[in-house]
Amino acid sequence: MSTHRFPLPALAGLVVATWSASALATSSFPGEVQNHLGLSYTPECSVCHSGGQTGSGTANTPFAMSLKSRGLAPGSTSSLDTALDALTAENTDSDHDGLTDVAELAKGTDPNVPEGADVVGPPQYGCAVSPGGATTLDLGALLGLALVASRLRRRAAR
Ligand SMILES: [Ca+2]
Repeated sequence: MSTHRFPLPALAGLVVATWSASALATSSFPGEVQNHLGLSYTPECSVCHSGGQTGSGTANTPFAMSLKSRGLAPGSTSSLDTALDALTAENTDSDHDGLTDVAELAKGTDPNVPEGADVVGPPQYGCAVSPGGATTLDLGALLGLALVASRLRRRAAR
């Protein structure tokens, strides 16, 4: 019997902790938008994520693209604040309907749709986690853990 160079539980814990920190940071974006802009409600995930998907790589609405082009980075609330400040200063109007993104959010309308729909929705669960369903991040983390366990098992068998 051989010994492990890396204790599996410690390595698995590190992977999960790293993933969880990133997911938690991104799931705080709706609340951060609310706090930073002084909104009376928490915007829906659909303000940034299209197609009902909230996993990695799905933030592709016009408003999200405006934020990204001003430095928004996944998991970074400070980059979100900086990007929101830039949109405010530039009077950005992502859907070109004459009302700025920030004004639309203050009014409770979708900055992605001209004469936008209501963005005051049901209670939020965070944009990285869909209620009752696995996300791309969940599946990626599980696959990563399975690969690490497989390698360690193979190494231990030598
Ligand atoms: Ca607009």
